[in-house]
Amino acid sequence: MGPNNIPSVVTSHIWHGEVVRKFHRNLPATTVFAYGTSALTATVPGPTIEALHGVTTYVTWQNHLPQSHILPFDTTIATAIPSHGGVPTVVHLHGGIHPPQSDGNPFAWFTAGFRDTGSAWTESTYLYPNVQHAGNLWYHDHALGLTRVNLLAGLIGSYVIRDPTEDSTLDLPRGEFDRHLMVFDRSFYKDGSLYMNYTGDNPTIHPQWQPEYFGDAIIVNGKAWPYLRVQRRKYRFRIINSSNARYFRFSLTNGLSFVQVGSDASFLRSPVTTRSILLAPSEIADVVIDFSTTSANQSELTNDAPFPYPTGSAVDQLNSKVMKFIIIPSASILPDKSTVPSILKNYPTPTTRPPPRRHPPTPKRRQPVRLVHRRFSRHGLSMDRINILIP
Ligand SMILES: [Cu+2]
Repeated sequence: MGPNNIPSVVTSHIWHGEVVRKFHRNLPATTVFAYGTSALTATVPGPTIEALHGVTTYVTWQNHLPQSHILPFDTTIATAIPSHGGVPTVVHLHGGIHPPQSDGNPFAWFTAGFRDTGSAWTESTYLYPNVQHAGNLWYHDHALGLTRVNLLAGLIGSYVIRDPTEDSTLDLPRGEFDRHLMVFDRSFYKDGSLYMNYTGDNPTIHPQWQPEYFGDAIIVNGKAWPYLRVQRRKYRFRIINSSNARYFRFSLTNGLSFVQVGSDASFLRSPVTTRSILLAPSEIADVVIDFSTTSANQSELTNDAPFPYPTGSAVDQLNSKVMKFIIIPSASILPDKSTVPSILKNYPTPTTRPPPRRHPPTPKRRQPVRLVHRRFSRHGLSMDRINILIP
C-alpha cells in the first residue's frame, strides 16, 4: 500500500488492449481500447502519469490489442498495415521534450508482442527526461493512418510534470483539489458500441473521407455528462480537450468564473479571470474555480462552440452540456489556504542565440512515476483512486 492506504502496484509497463467500459448508466457497456496496468485496471482515458521535474521516467508501452480494429478505418490513405494482423500502435507524449526515438514517430508502430514493427521502430522502452519546466502534457496513439481511430477507440491519457518546490511556492489548490478533466465527444449505437460514420462526406469523390468527427455525447474522465461533488472552496482543474475535431467554449452557470493560470504546458505570467474559455482539440487550460464565490448549490460546465468551429452547426441540448459541479451546501470542511498569486511565473526570455552545446545528463537509475486513476461516478458512489508506482 502507498501513502494514505492508496493501493500501489510496482510495474514497468503500460498495458493497452481491448476492454469493455460503461460511459453512462443508461447505455450498455462499450468495447474500447484502453491504457492501464492490466485489462482489469485499464480505463478511458488512461491513467494520469505523474512525473517529477528533472526525474527521468521510462515507460514500456505494451500492445495487447486484438487481431482487428473495433472501428472502420480509411485504407485509401497511407496506413500501418502489419503482415500478421493486429492493431498497430505507438505512443506520442504531446508537448514532451524527449529523444526522437521516444517520440512516437508514426512509422515506429508495433503490434501485440512487437510481432510486427514499422520502419522507424527502434525502442520498446521509451525515455521521458522530464527536464522541461513543470506543466501539463498528454499522451495518445500516433500510428500511421490510424491515429484518428485509435484515439476514438480510447488510446488517450494525461501526463503531468510536477515540481514540488514550485508547487509549494505558488500554493495553488493541491491534492484532492487539483484535478484533471479530460473532455471529448463520442457517439454510440444503442447497443453501446462506438459509432463512427465511415461514409464519405462526398461519396462520389471519395467513399470514406470525412475530415472531422463529432460525437453527440460529451464525456469527461470516461463518463458522459458526469457530476463531481465539490467543497465550497477553490479547485484547480487541468482541462484537456482530447476530442478529434470538436472545439469547446466553456462557461460556468450561476455566476462562476475561471481564473486561468496556465495554457498547455506553461503557466501564464499572471492569472486571467474570464467567463469563457475556448479550447481547440489537444489544447489544455489550467484553471482555478472558486466555488465559494456563488451561493448556488451547483454549477454546470457548458459549451457553446459551433462545430466545426467557428462557422459550423450550433450546439444542441446534448453537446452544449459538459458536466455538473454539485457544491456541498456547507462551509468547506477544511479552511481553504490555497492562493492564486498575482505573478505566477517568469520564464526566461526567448533568445535567437544558438543553444549551448551540452550533453543531456545520463540518468543513474530508474525513478518512480506515479499513475493516478481518478474516476467519476454516475451513481453517487465515491470516486476511487489508484496510485501505481513504476520503478
Ligand atoms: Cu498530440
